Amino acid sequence: MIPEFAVLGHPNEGKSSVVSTLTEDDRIRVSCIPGETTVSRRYTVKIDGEDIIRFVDTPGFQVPRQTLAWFKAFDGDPAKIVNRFIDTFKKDPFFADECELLSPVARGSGIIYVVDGSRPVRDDDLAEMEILRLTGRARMAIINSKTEKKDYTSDWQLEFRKHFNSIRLFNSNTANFTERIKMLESLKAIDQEWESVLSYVILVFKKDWQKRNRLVTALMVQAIEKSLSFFVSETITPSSDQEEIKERLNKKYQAHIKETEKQMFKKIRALFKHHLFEYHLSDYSILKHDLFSKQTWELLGLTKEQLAAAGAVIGGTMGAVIDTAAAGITFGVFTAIGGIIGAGSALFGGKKMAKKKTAGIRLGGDKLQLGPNKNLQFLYILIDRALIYYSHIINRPHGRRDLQDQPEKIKSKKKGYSTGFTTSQRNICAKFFKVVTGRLFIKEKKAMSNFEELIESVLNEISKK
Ligand SMILES: Nc1nc2c(ncn2[C@@H]2O[C@H](COP(=O)(O)OP(=O)(O)OP(=O)(O)O)[C@@H](O)[C@H]2O)c(=O)[nH]1
Ligand SMILES: [Mg+2]
Repeated sequence: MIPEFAVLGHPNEGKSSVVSTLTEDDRIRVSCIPGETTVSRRYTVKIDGEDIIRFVDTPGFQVPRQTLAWFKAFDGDPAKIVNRFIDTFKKDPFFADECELLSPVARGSGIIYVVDGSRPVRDDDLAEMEILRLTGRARMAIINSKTEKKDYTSDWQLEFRKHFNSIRLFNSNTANFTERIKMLESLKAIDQEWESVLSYVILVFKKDWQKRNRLVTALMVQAIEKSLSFFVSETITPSSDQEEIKERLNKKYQAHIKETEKQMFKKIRALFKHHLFEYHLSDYSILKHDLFSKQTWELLGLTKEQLAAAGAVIGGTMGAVIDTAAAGITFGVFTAIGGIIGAGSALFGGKKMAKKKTAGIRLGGDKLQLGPNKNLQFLYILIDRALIYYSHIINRPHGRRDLQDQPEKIKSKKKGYSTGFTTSQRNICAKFFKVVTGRLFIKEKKAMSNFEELIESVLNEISKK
């Protein structure tokens, strides 16, 4: 038998939200109108096809004082008190909710009692706590404060000490993976009987999380690799409309980068079981630019020489202009997407240009080419965007039902995760980048696996917070 816990409490205190967060199930109905939940429903956490733990969402107490009066007057076998209550009142509409909410307890479930710590303790609550004590079941109380404006936590704790085996602050709207695990750890303390089985549950949860992080690592590395190596090109003839081709290539390149990211995000979101919550990063600012334009090259942080070379390819007179403009640019200052410009001789009055490679600029044959991006900064942008998305997805409790998180501005370099990378981590990134963009042929496997390990370790780090 797997452990089962009924989540009980007053109407509208956040019971369904707590179940939703604990089971990572955002399809459970949560509403600001009291009385949303009318029947007890079991939600089983399954991992790799195996039932692991079950939480039961229940309706709130409606007539706790009358119920308590019956409990107090009961003089039969204390172990049967709940079953006897249900037997007695199952057809009585007055006690309908109480019978319903106590049904999992009658089956032998443990109890998690939920209160909103931002409101004071009332007589009804004391009656509810006393009923739960009289059930004789292992029970834990959790304080799920709906607002921070008022705090009655200490009053609740005082009362809870008299009635419960364990007390915990647990917020259904903020709790992340670490807090869910801590909550399970506390549940262990409510009864020795649960201890070993809950230790197993915790172990399975942790392993499952690690597995998810490994899958996310694979998804991220694949997507990053795909974006870094991507390029578009088009053959040109003397009669080609150069502007039109550039525009088309730009669009193609941008659409592909965006789509690759979108598909990766979709899979991460599904892995963490989010159906309602979606997080939108602000667009790549650089994708708003014409990747063939001088302004974009400046944003790329190309060197003076690179810009001059690119300018020379694109058009004779522009070279000088770009050269001057580049004087104030420091390489690496701008985080932006880069495009590699390949241009053919046909563009320039039939003057044949030799195929050659200038750092970051490739001069192609009779074609215009955009990408692969040869700017290392692009890798860091891809990493940061993926990690920011991941952190929002994993830190979003399933019980929370308000608006989406605000899009984060990641223009400032300081905000990205990669800015905190150590020198050796940066070296790993640089090696990976070289391998993926085809500039490093030795030790390829090691470069790839080192990068994977790095990403996985960062994911594990983010998960711990
Ligand atoms: N801000 C905030 N709101 C919460 C929190 N927990 C619950 N709520 C909100 O409180 C309202 C009631 O939450 P539910 O989870 O439906 O409460 P319930 O105890 O299941 O209610 P009934 O089913 O009606 O008994 C909803 O609007 C929730 O979004 C919380 O921790 N913080
Ligand atoms: Mg409910």
